[in-house]
Amino acid sequence: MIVSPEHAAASETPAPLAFEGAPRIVPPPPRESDEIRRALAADINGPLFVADLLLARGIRTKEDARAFFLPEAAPAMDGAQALLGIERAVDLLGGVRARGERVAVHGDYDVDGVTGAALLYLGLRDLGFDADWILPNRFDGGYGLTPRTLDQLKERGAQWVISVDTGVSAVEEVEYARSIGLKVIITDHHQAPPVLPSAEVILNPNQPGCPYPNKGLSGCGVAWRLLEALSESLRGTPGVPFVDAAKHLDLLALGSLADNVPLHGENRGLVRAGLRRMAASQNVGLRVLLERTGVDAAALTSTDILFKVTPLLNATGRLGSPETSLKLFLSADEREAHRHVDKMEAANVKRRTLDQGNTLEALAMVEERLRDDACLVVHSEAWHEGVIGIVAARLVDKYRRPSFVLSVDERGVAKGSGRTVRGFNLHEALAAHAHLFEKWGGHAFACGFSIRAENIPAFREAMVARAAAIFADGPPPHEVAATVDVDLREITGDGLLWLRRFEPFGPRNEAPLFHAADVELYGVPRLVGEKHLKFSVRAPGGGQTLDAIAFNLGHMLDGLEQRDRLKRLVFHPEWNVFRGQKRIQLRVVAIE
Ligand SMILES: [Mn+2]
Repeated sequence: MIVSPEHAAASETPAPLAFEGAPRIVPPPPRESDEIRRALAADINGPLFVADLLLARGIRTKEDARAFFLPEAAPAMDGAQALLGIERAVDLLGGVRARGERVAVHGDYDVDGVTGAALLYLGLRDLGFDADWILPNRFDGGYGLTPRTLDQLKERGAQWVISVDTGVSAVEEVEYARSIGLKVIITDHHQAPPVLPSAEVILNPNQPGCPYPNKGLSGCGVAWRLLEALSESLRGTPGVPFVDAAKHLDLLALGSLADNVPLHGENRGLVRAGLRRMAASQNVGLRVLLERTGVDAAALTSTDILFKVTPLLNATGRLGSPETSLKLFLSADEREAHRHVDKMEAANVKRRTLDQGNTLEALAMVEERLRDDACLVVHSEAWHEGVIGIVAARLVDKYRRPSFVLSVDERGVAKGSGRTVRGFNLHEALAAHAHLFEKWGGHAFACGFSIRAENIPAFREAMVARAAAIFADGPPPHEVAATVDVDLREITGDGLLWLRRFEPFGPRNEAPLFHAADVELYGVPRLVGEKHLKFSVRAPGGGQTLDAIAFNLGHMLDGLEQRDRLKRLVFHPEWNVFRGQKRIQLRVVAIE
């Protein structure tokens, strides 16, 4: 290891480091001409890498850049673009309110269904409705509307039910609701089946004929649009207080991020506005939750939400009832909110233990007898249904092939969850064998299903054969594709501020992966926490030194110690606060 920068600068470009288990780096596509890059950078008065990031997103003019950096939070939807049925829904609910009929909000057990139910219930209550709410329990009746939840609502005096994030496939359940005298309004965003339930009205951007342009709206987003239209129509009615739906954008942002909706267009505007509002949220429970997770509420990112906040909200739902999360959002005082978060933290600890235990068992099964399968299908009666998705994701991480994890219950029915790699589309794979399942759903990269235990062998055989055919020429390559080249000298505090303006990151607005070529290593690399690597780098020929941390790349230490330059580095830059000191750190995902 050569520490002297002069010496390092003079050395040859090294041959790339390559290691088993380390991803191969796909360099970024070629840049636009310097003329175009410099013109756009000058237009926005920002660094060149920001111009490159904009150009990589197809944003080429000052006006488009402005629209991207300052998206409108929620442009009002006129008749031609409004949700199909929204006027009828508002009319019906106006009558419900005037007659004092009881209306119950029926959410679902995930964060999208919980935040949507919370904001709609709060809005209805504040508008003077006689409102109630209920959530299904996944171990006691299952998902969505069920005869059980409908009976309970009927007993509690409800005359109307509004579903949130669920219901568009509930043909029989809505029929049942009618038979016991409940009127149903469905709000949902899932793909609509050919035959729709006979509800009073259905709001869903994904039903045939709905002109709403944003087909990627979340379930809580549909509920929010209903609340917005309702409070607008009741505005000025004597005795009805005005409810500004915008104050619930924070809940909408939370549910939308948790549901992994595409973060471009309208969703980007809504989620950004909601994240901004969180710092000064009027929702006591949400404020307490953020405080307890230790995130910086004034500068929230989608990563904070997905890694620190939603796991807590999901924990109680995965282990049984999601009610704690909803009660948290309805909490009127901080002490009560803290008690709910206590419960969620305890559930999360339990969830993590289950997840680790189940993962170890699944890994052992694979090591024992499935190592040669092109697709992994593992099942057990001992695994917890609430964590099978997480375990499947871990199998994909470790073995880089499509993986299905199933939890079999005492009635001989298994719940399954699948995750996959590029090339193996889960929706297509399941659709081709739909006859094997009791129920199934999902998209290209994630799926869920239920299957009778006696069908598991046939399912495994079919999936392994399918994967073997798809990957006949070898497994999919383990690659990291960089977004743009960057000069490390542009990675400054100001540069990071610019980068924040691209948030929130997520599907269709991925966090950029920067690529720096011919980087100087500075100082001695070292291991931290057994398998992570810490080192420092700087641009060839000078500039500031930057700390770098490479999680799970500890096995590259020996190779790194023997060089003074790296051929390529792929990373996300971020602020790292350690012992009160704030420094820029590169979170490295690949080294060559
Ligand atoms: Mn949803």
